[in-house]
Order: sequence, then structure tokens, then C-alpha cells
Amino acid sequence: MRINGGHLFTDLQLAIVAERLRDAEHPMKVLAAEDNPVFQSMLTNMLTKWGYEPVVARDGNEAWEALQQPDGPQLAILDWMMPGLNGVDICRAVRASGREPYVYILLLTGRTDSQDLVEGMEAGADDYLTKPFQAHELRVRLRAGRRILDLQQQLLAAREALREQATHDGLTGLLNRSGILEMLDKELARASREGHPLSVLMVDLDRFKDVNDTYGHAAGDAVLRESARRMQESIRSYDSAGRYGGEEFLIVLPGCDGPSAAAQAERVREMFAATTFFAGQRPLAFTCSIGVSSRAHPCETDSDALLREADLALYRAKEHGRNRVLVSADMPVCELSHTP
Ligand code: GH3
Ligand code: MG
Ligand code: MG
Ligand code: MG
Repeated sequence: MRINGGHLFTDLQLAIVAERLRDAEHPMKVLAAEDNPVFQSMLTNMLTKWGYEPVVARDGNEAWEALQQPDGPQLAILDWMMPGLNGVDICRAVRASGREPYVYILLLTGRTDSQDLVEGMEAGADDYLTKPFQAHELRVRLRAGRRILDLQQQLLAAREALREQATHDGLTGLLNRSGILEMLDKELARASREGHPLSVLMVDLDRFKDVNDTYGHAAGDAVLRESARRMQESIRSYDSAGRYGGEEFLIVLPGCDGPSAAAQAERVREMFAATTFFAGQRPLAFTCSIGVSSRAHPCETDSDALLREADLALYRAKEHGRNRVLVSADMPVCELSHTP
């Protein structure tokens, strides 16, 4: 997480912006699908001169192939009449595939009958040019296509940023409560499908109110951010950590049975106990308590029970003096078909 002009950007948002900038540095690929060799070489020369990277297709099948590549062209000039799939067939196939990002299609046609053009546009073409055409006309129409694609890129980036905002916590950058609960449901469904164990840790910082009272709320916020960062570092890449409440965190451990989850919880507890945090220049120490719950054979409907058991175990850890891990007994509530 970085601070920029008072705004917090998560690493994912920064990565999205970096990707867009990288894209802008490369010439844009344009599919030139044309079976007539003379027109094909004219198209290729023009595109290169205008700073595009032409991707050549000599018939409809080659064009369809090029458009299906993961980093295939997003701007396509399709001749209507071609051997194999024709331009209109390709328009239909592209739109039916619902591919993202959007492919902007410019249809080249010798046909001038308005009924034909309606057919082309209805098949999903964005624009058309009637052959023969002036070079500058193609150039401005490609520019119009580019503008549409740029707008769509901005829309996609905004959608990704919104999704990121909706599922992540602004202070720590971890998944927020609904984000981590969604992750728990997803991992439970997978574990029950694949027959793997699953555990959760409910982590609560001990006497965190004292940190706020002694050092101020802003220092408390900084300590929460640092706690989240260190917690994230102390789990495996396929585990998920989220901010469940104020100073309470939920960690989902797919593939972990009770004993491994208890060992993981112990590592997190030790990390807190051994770490010196800082409120400005002033060092401060605090601990955490952790409740663990587990399913050796999870079923999809276990999430509420797992959370309840972890919460109860956490409550007991607090009662027993804090700075400790307590494991809820593995209480199988699954149907018989889930037992080995
Ligand atoms: P316990 O060991 O029983 O958990 O004690 P505690 O003080 O941690 O628990 P309590 O529930 O009494 O207080 C939670 C504290 O966490 C109080 C609240 O101000 C603080 N807190 C919660 N969210 C935030 C936050 O976003 N920023 C800061 N700075 N503090 C927070
Ligand atoms: Mg042709
Ligand atoms: Mg607490
Ligand atoms: Mg709490």
C-alpha cells in the first residue's frame, strides 16, 4: 500500500495502472484480414506507417485464430468476402464469445446495398468502409475505434478498482469482512468437493484499547497496518487473511487439519509476542489471542459453525489470560457420507 496525495492506493490498483502504462508504450496490434494480396499489402503498409502493429490474416479462419489468442488484436479490420469464415461470420463469433477486452471491428465491404450493411452491423461490426476507400478515411475510423477501446479500458480499470475497494479494507489493505467471508465460502466449497481439511483462525489483539489510550488513535492505526502486514507475511501464499472487525482478524487455512492449524496459530502468536512495534519513535509491545476451529471433512454449510467455534475458542483464550492459542474440539457435524 502506498500513499499518494493523501489517497491510499492498494498494490493491486497500482499494478493495474502500471499495466495500462505498459500497454500504452507498445504499438497497438491491428488485425488486417483480407484475402486479396494487393489490398492486404496496402493495408499492412498503411498500418505500419501510422504506427500500428499489423497482424496479417489471409482468410477468415486465420483471422478467427488470431482473434482468439490471449493477447490477440483488439482492433480488427475484416474483409467481408473471404474464403473460410467471412467477415460477418467472424463478427457474430466474436460477439457470441463475449470476449473481454472488447474487440472493435471495422468491416470492409464492396457491398453498398443498405440491407447488406444493416446485416453487417447487426452481426456485431462497429463500423464499415466501402471499397475502394481513401487511406485517410481508414485512418480516422481507426482512430475512432481506438477512442472507444481507450474508454473501455478506463471502464474496466474503474470496475476492477471498485471491486477491489468493495472487498478490501482501506486501512490495512487486507480483505474486509465480506471479502474474507466470501473467501471462506469459496474455500469451504472447494475443500468439501476435493475432500481436503480446512481450518480458520480468529485472531484478536490483546488490550488494544490501551495502545490507543496510551499512544493515540493514529498510532493505533499505524500499528494495525503493521500487524496486518506481518500477519500476511507469516502465512502461506494460498492462505487468506482478512480484517474481520476493528482489531480482529480472520485467517482461512485451506488444506490444514487441526494440528497444523494450531501450529500456524502458534507461529502468528509468537510473531506478535516477539515483535517490537513503533508508535512514532516509541517502541511498544503487545500480544494477540487466537481461537482455532477445524474440519477434517468440511461441508459447504460449515462456515457459521466454524466461525462460532473459533470465536468461542478465542473467548476462552482471553479468559485464560490472553497471549495464547486455543483449539476448538473438532466436532464433526457433516453427514455420514462425508466421514471416511
Ligand atoms: P481484549 O484483549 O479483551 O481484546 O482487549 P481490547 O482492548 O483489545 O478489546 P476491546 O474490544 O475492549 O477494544 C478494542 C479496541 O480496538 C478499542 C478500539 O478503539 C480499537 N480499535 C478498533 N478498530 C480500530 C481502528 O480502526 N483503529 C484504531 N486505532 N483502533 C481500533
Ligand atoms: Mg475479399
Ligand atoms: Mg482485542
Ligand atoms: Mg476485539
